[in-house]
Amino acid sequence: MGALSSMFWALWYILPAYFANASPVLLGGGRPIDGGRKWRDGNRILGDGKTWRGFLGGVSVGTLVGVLQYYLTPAFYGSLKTAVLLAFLLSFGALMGDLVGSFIKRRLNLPRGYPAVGLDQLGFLISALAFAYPVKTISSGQMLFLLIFTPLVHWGANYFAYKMGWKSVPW
Ligand code: CTP
Ligand code: MG
Ligand code: K
Repeated sequence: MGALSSMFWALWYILPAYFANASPVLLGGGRPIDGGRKWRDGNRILGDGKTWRGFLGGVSVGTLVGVLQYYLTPAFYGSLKTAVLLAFLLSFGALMGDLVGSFIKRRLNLPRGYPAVGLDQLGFLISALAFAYPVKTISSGQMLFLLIFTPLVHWGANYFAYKMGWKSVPW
């Protein structure tokens, strides 16, 4: 595989995780996952930025992206079942990683929405790659590419969401 094609397939592979991570900005709101409860340090367990609607909406959107991807490139997945399972695991993994990130941020006394460089951009990615690993994986070179490229996508997407008025901060 050439370098460009290798990068393309890495992005194609991870696409459900990107959609799952981004869509809660529009779909989220309502009851927070931690139910408003606090940890023993007095801070919220996760905070108001992690809601059930955002989580379930993100997993649904990411999984649907996988269905579309299967019809566009069936050979990449082999079967619809593989594509859907992969997209579900990438999406679920991304949002679980995002929850772990918020849990860590609250333990570090960082308020909701406060940026944590590294954690915000890569936590969801590493978790998505780990959850999806048993079903289908990519090469270590492709993973390295995603580790470098994803922060750029993350910053770009957040800046766009801020400019559109969907987010109050550009990160
Ligand atoms: N969101 C949600 N449910 C989730 C994840 C995100 O409703 N499970 C929504 C929230 O409105 C959140 C926005 O998407 O504010 C952006 O997500 P993110 O940047 O991950 O949350 P933050 O508000 O920055 O909170 P934290 O500091 O906990 O990361
Ligand atoms: Mg944030
Ligand atoms: K986040």
